[in-house]
Amino acid sequence: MSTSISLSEFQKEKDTFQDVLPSVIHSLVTSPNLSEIPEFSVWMKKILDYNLAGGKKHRGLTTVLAYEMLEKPENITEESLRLSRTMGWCVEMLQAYFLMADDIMDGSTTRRGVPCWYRLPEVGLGAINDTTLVYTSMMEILKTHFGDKKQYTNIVNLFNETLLFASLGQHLDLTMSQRKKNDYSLFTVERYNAIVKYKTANYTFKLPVCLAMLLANNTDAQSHKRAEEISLEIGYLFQIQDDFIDCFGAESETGKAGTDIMQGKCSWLAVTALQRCNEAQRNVFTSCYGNREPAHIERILRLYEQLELPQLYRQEERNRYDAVMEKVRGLSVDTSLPPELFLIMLEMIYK
Ligand code: GRG
Repeated sequence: MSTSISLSEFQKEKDTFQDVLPSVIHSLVTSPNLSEIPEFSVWMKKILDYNLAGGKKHRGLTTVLAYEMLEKPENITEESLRLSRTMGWCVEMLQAYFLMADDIMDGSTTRRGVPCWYRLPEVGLGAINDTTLVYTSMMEILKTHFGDKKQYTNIVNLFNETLLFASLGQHLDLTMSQRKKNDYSLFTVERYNAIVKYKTANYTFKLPVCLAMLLANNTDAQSHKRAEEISLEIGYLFQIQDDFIDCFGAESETGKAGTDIMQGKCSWLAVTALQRCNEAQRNVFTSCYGNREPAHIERILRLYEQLELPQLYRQEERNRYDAVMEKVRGLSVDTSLPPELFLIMLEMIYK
């Protein structure tokens, strides 16, 4: 099966998507609620210019590409495309909101190659207020551009539900790092699956697809259910890949140094290692995991190799990929969802 969009078309959409950002920001900062006091507009623009820059823009682009594939050709106009790009930027604003908050909670230093927003001298913990400004401004943009559409309530409810799910996922994740020393009883497959579903897959894959469906006026419950099911499975593939690359990927290729082992993260590798360890190996794991010492990190990597996790990962990745493909192939039978949509999403993340 092949996708119906070439690499150059993808790049072109990426450029066009980027080009509409200034007008989205302009319409926000000149709106009545923000323009009353000039300082509001200046600060809001500064927050958005900084926190929407960089990154892959996968969520925003998925929203736009999904809309183009789901909408009836006769309904696609310059205006409907502009609206789908505006919606894509709302999804990127949600992402910016999460990243700004996540960086404060994790005490991170850099994001997308620059200092985290809260680390700027003129920001500090005012960044917490700024995260609220990003989320509520995103809601203002939705009201301005979609307030008169019949799908507006569904769109707002979807964003709110997405925030609820991500915050629940974040809670699950945070409690993992607050565990008592050497207590890995929560490092289970069930908990890992729940964190992936709530914290990542829902807002990264399901949200863009379901928003595009709403924009294209598709409210068919069966289609939404299938879209959710496949999006969450792609999300799982995305997360296990991210976990694997964090340990075994080359920094020169990923652009970031892995930190999962030293941070004691509940990753696919850690959960799988714990399932396969004998007692001696478990002692190695508990005494070295979650430690900054390079020798400890090296020891965990060696343990992962001893347990043949790289081979096991390749197998799991292949199995999951095949299983999603199987579902994607079966789509045309029971819904109006084009398989190409999910193929593009897979292509964006897979290899
Ligand atoms: C504001 C107090 C307050 C709470 C909100 C929900 C939440 C708390 C935090 C969200 C946590 C979350 C979902 C983090 C996602 C983190 C992450 C590392 C995403 C990476 O996504 P990529 O790789 O990044 O797609 P780019 O930079 O390409 O967009």
